[in-house]
Amino acid sequence: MQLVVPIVVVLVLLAVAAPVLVTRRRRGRSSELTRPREEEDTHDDASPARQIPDTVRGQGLGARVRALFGAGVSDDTWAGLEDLLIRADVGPVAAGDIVGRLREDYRLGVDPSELLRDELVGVLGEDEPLRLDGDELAVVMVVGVNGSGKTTTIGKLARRLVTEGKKVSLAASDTFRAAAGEQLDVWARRAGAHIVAQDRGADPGAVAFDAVKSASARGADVLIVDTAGRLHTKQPLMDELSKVKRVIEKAGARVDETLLVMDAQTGQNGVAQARAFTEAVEVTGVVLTKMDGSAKGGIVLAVREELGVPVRFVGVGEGADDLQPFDSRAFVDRLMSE
Ligand SMILES: Nc1nc2c(ncn2[C@@H]2O[C@H](COP(=O)(O)OP(=O)(O)OP(=O)(O)O)[C@@H](O)[C@H]2O)c(=O)[nH]1
Ligand SMILES: [Mg+2]
Repeated sequence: MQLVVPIVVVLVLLAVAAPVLVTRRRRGRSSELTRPREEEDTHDDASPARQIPDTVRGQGLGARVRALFGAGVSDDTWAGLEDLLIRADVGPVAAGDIVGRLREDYRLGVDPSELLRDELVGVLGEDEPLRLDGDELAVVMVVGVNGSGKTTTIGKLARRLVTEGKKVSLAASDTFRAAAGEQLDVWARRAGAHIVAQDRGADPGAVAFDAVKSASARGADVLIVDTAGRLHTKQPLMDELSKVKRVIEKAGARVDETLLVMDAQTGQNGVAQARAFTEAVEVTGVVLTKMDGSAKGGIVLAVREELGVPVRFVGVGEGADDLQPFDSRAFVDRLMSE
C-alpha cells in the first residue's frame, strides 16, 4: 500500500505531462518543416499551381497541366488549373468559366492538356477575317492605349490591302503626338497608300471628316483612321474618340471595323481596356501585336470570353509584312507548348 500511492502519483503526473510534451515536440517539428519553405518562397503563395516543381514550371502550359493532374484529381487540382490560367493572363472571370466547363467534361483517362487545348480553341471561336464588304468606301478605325502598335499595324494593314489590289487612304487623326503624322506618312509611302493629314493640334474629327471626303472623291476602297494613343480610364479622351466616329458617319461613311490594338504583354487590365474602348466606339476586332517577343497574349482569351470580341490579326515584327491573320489553333499551340 505504501508503494501504491507513489506509483499512482507518478502515473497521474505522466498522464498529465505526456500530451503537453508531445504537442511541444510537434510544434517544434512543424516550424522546422515550414521555415525552409518560407525562406525559399517569399511570395506567400501556397496555391496548388505553385506546388508544381520548377522544372515543370519552366515548360509550357501543357506540361504544367499534365504535372498538376498527374498527382490525382481533386478540388485543389481544379483550383490549380484556374491559377495556371490566371498566370497566363487569361483573367480570373474567363479562367473560372473555362475551369467550370472543363470540370464537367473531364473523364478519367483523358489527357487534361488536350481537353484544355480544345476548350481554349473553342473560346476563341471561328477565325474571322476583316469584314470590308460593299462597293462603297470601307472605313477601319484603329484605337488603343499608347504605344500598343496602332500606327505600325495601320502601315502593315495598308500594305496587305494594297497588295490585294485595293485602293487605300489613311487618315492621320493622331494630331496629338508630334511625330505621329510623319510616322504615318512614311508608312503610307511604303505601302502605296494616300494620306490625309493636318497640322499638329488640329481637331482629330476634322481630319477624319476631310479624309472621308477625299478618299470618296478619289474612289478609294478602304480608309484607315489612325488615332492618338489614350488611357482607357481618361473619359474626355474616350469621348473624343466617340466624336471621331460620329464625324466619320456625318461625313457619309460607315465604320466597318474598329480595331483595338493590344500589345501581347498586356496583363489583366486588358479586359478593362477592351470594355472601355468598346463602350466608346464599339470595338469589332483585336489586333494582337508584338507576338514576336516572349509574351503569349493570353489576355485575348479573356477579351473573347467576356466581351465576345474576336482577334483579327497578330503583329509579329516591325516590318511591313509582319502582320498575319489570326489563327486560333496556332495561338493556343504556342500558349500550351512554350
Ligand atoms: N517587335 C514588334 N514591335 C512592334 C510591333 N508592332 C509595333 N511595334 C513597335 O512598337 C512601337 C510602337 O509602335 P507604334 O505603331 O508607334 O504604336 P502606336 O500605338 O501607334 O503608338 P502611339 O501612337 O504613340 O500611341 C514601335 O517601336 C513599333 O515598331 C510588333 O508586332 N512587333
Ligand atoms: Mg501611333
